[in-house]
Amino acid sequence: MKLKIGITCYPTVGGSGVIATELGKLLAEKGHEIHFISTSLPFRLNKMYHNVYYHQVEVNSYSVFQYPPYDLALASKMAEVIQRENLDILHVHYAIPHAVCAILAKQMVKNNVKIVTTLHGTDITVLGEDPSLTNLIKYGIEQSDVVTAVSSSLVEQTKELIDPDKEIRTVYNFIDERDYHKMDSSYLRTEYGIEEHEKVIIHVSNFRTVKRVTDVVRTFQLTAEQVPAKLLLVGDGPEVTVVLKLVRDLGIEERVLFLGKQDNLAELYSISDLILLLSEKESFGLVLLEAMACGVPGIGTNIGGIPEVIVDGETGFLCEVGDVETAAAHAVKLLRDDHLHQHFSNASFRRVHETFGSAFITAQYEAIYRQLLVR
Ligand code: GMT
Repeated sequence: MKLKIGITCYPTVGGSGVIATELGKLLAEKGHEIHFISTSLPFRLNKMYHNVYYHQVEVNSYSVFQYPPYDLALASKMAEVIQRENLDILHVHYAIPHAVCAILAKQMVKNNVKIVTTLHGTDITVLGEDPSLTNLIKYGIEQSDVVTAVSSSLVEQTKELIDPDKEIRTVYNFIDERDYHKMDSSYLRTEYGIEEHEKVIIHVSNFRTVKRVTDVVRTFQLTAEQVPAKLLLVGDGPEVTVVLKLVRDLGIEERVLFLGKQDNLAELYSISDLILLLSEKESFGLVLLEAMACGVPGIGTNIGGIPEVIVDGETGFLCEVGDVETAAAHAVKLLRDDHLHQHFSNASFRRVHETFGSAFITAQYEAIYRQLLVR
């Protein structure tokens, strides 16, 4: 049976927006009718689909309001779309504000649409610690029909911080294998001035403090003392100036390339030998999965959902937060031994396809929707 599914996410760059959009595209390919309800066209929606619709939420600034009322504008657009399109499911990403807006919208139109909420981490780990919001997050979770989280670690963390009276199911993130696979982009090595004997280490993030990009730079510096290498820093955010200064202070400007925000990440992963994600908070670490799909093993911190993505000693290595010496020792070990590297690269690729394949994960979401509708 074809379903009518509304999807709300923050459409700008970010793992949750990527997952929401990719899921919408894959569900559309399976014949469902998809209605994105967001402030701008999700950035990954880069292709035409006859059964994908976009409903723009317009947030106006009125002189009577001190702040533009995003949540109310969204709830009111959701209510309009639920009613007009007769949605079966409204799948929202983030408990606050999106689940709370969906609940309000459903009440406004007295409709039986089912609300599915996916937790991505940022709202729980960051906002869950703000006691003034805890009850609102709890409400958003408890009033949703089904709640999923992107890792088992996030399920546990949500229980500890919010203690909702609701089951939360783990549904892992996924990648679209058609976009993320190893490709020949060796021309980029020449264009970036990477010499033949040099290894390439990559880090991709939004450069927020939780990502600890300075640890990435320090790990790289220690590694590059033993293995000739270049570091590709991809993304932009509040910490960029701090990272730039550290790179200058360490005198490694020649070996660190700041690439800013980039779209065709598979091409960059395809010239990389190793990905570093040394965050202090990370509910999943989607970039690890993207890199692994291109055969790039990762070194990550032993926190949040990262250990569910990297199998320590098989598809990469784990280290404690801030332990740049151990991270560098692992990096040197992997980059010096081609045989070991190939072994880890193959294992990474296999793990993505066996555990985080798009068909497998999309089917899990579809099963959740269908279970709700037969109840
Ligand atoms: O990493 C970020 O800061 C962006 C954030 C988001 O909300 O888009 O990412 C979160 O969701 C991603 C997709 O589920 C996860 O892969 C990231 O680990 C998670 N970020 C954090 O938990 C810090």
